[in-house]
This record gives sequence, structure tokens and C-alpha cells, in this order.
Amino acid sequence: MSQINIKQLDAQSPEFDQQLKELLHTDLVVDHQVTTIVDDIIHRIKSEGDQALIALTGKLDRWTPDSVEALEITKQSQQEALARISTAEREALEKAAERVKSYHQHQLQDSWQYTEADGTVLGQKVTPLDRVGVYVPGGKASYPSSVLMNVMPAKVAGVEEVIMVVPTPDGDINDLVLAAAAISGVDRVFAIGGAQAVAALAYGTDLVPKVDKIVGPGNVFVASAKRAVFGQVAIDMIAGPSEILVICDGQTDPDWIAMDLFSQAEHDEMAQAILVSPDQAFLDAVKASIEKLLPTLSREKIVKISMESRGALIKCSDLDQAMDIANVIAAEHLELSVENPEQWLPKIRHAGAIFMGRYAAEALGDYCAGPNHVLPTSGTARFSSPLGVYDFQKRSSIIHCSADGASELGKVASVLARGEDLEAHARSAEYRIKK
Ligand code: HSO
Ligand code: ZN
Repeated sequence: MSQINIKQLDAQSPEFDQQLKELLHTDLVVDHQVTTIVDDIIHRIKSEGDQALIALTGKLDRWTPDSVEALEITKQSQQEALARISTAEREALEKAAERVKSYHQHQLQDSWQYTEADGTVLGQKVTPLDRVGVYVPGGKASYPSSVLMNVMPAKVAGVEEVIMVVPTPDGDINDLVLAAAAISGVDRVFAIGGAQAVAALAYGTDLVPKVDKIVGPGNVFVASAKRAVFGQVAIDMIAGPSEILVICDGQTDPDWIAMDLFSQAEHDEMAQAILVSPDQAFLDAVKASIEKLLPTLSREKIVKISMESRGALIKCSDLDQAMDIANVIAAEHLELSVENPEQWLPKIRHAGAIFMGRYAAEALGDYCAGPNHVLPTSGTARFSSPLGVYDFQKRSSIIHCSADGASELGKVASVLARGEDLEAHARSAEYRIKK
């Protein structure tokens, strides 16, 4: 047993709205020291290329490659890593990759077109990006599952070349990460990290090819570098701390709910785990489970800090009110641990991923259910979506005018062009009007 000081809120109290606002608040401070360091690193990569990569890897990752080429982790080393992991790990990675692939195949968008009465054809052509960079963090936040989640949708979209970068501090390589790279079909892997890796991907060096988009999580230096190179390349969303919101009718085993909350809290001290239930006795039972189970966790310290600083147990009047709270929170992960989740789904408007029913634990979605685990955080599910195939495809408009179509459109365009005082536009359109 360990005492835990977790916030308990009552959604019917007049202070609740304010309390919820404070609970959800995150400080998004831009650290100018970080920006200055990152700008300097980007400048060095742009001007010195691979030599800067070698020097910065020596300084920041504490190992110096003998040659520029040694910064690349060959296909052979990836295969060796695959051979070193256990059969169970290999099979689990393969199974997860297969399921993530099938799910994402449903997201493929086709090109389309339609023909108007005068023969004019209009449409949209979908093209995958040519080359994408995937950033994989080193150290304790290095997740092989995230390799799958970032790479598979790009591959399903048809991206020709996926380049992965992963720092290897002190030269240490994570076998599971390399195995995941091999299984998901990464084309090239470089043992570089930090702002220098982001800059190398954005601008290209002799060794590292320049990409069109950079995805994947990273520390503050990586996030700041991604912001700085945005425009030069596309980037994915910049993830904030992870969150889980569990709504429970009081009928699920409290140990399950406590562990589901922990599963998100163990990611880091800033992660947020919130439970909402109309049943006070159940909330008390979950609190008892939390106190019972917390000391059994290897990441007990992280979980405790997260639960005490950002966690909450919220008593609501009924499940209707719970759904309203869910829409305000717009959580990255929402578990509907209730009897008939379908009944409540229409009320949910904002959530990154919705886990339906008592059996759909977030952990299953994190690894292998199929949907992506890269999800909008910090309330951004109000306006954004999970990472998917559509993040690696772009669209071009198609306009194929028939002679009759051009003649008709020419009349409209010419009037509008003269209204905008754009003579060449008007005359270009008028040339095509039939006499
Ligand atoms: N829950 C994380 C993803 C993850 N979980 C990776 C385990 N490994 C995203 O919020
Ligand atoms: Zn997780």
C-alpha cells in the first residue's frame, strides 16, 4: 500500500469548470536557450554537412564514427539485430506490423474525376510523397512500436524511400528498434539524432538524403528543430504529454481501470490520467486499487508524480455528463469502459482514439490493434486526427477543359479578371471564347 494524493473533483460543484481548466493547463514555454542552440546546429549542418554530423555526434552522443559512412546502419546490421531478438519478440513485431498495415490500407485514398456535360473533366490526383524521414528517439523513450506506427502508414501510402534516424548514445544500438525498422521496410537508417539529424533530413548532406517530410517524436531539441525547418519540409504534429481519459459506469474491475490509468502515466511525469464515473463507491475502489498496485510497478516513481500532479478522479452526475466532460478534454485516448459503448459513441465529438467497452485497453491500441498510436494530444483532437496514410499522400487538382467548356469558362473568367484589373488573365481566357 502506498498513500496517493490524487485530485478528486465533483463535476456538479460550481467550481468544477475552473478546476477542470486548471487540470488541463500545460505550460507551453518557448525556451529561447533551446532555440539558439538549435539554430546554431542547423546552421552548422547546412554549412559543414557530414563533418558537422560527425562532430556533433561525438559531442552530444559521445561516440565518433571512423568515417562518414559509419553513420549509416546497414541493412546487414538491421538483419543481425533481427536475429538477436527473441522469437517471441520477432513474432509479436511481425504480427503488430501486419495488423497496422491492414488497418492503414483502409485509409488509402483514390484519385477521382468527373466529366461535365460539355466534356470538361475535373478531378483530383493523389500522389505519395517521394521521401520521408522518421525520427526515432534514443534512450528510454525509444519505442519499437513507434517505428511501426510512423513507418507503416508511409509505406502503405506508397512512399518510395523511408529514411530513419535514431541516436545511438555511447554507440548503443537498440536491437528492437532496428528489428522494427527491418520489419516495417525502412529503406535506410542513420545513427544520428537531435537537432542535427532533423537538419540533415531537412537540408540533406552528402550522406543523408534530403526528405520531403519529417515525422516522429523527440525531445525539446528535436521539436524545436522540427519547428525551425517547417516550410523547408513538412512536419507532423508536435506531440505534447500523453493523456488517457477513462469513463466507467462502475462495472469494470477497479484493478483494470487503475492499470489502464497507470499505462499512460508511466510514459512520463507530465502524462495525464483521468477517470470519470457517476459511481462514488467505484471511484473509491479505484483509488484503493491505485494504492495497492502502485508499489508493484517498475516505474512507480514516474507514475506517482504523474498521478499526483496531473491525474484526477472525477465524480459526475451520470454518463451523459461524462460525455460532455470528454468533449471538453478532447483526450488523446478515451476509454468508454461502459456496458453499451455504441450507445454513447454518437455523443463523443473530440478524442484521438476511442476505446470501446471494458476489453479495449489502451495498451492494445498502443501496440497491435491496428490503428495508429500517434494521436493528437493536449486537446488538439478538437481539430486534428491520428497519424495516417493521408499524412503521406498529397493531392493535385486536374482541370481538362473541352473547347466548349473553355469557351463558357472564358466568359466568366474574363469578367472576373477585368474586375481584378488583370489584363493578361482576361485576354488569356478570351482567346478561348468561341467567335
Ligand atoms: N501511448 C503512447 C504510445 C506508446 N505506448 C508506445 C507504448 N509504446 C502514445 O501516447
Ligand atoms: Zn503507451
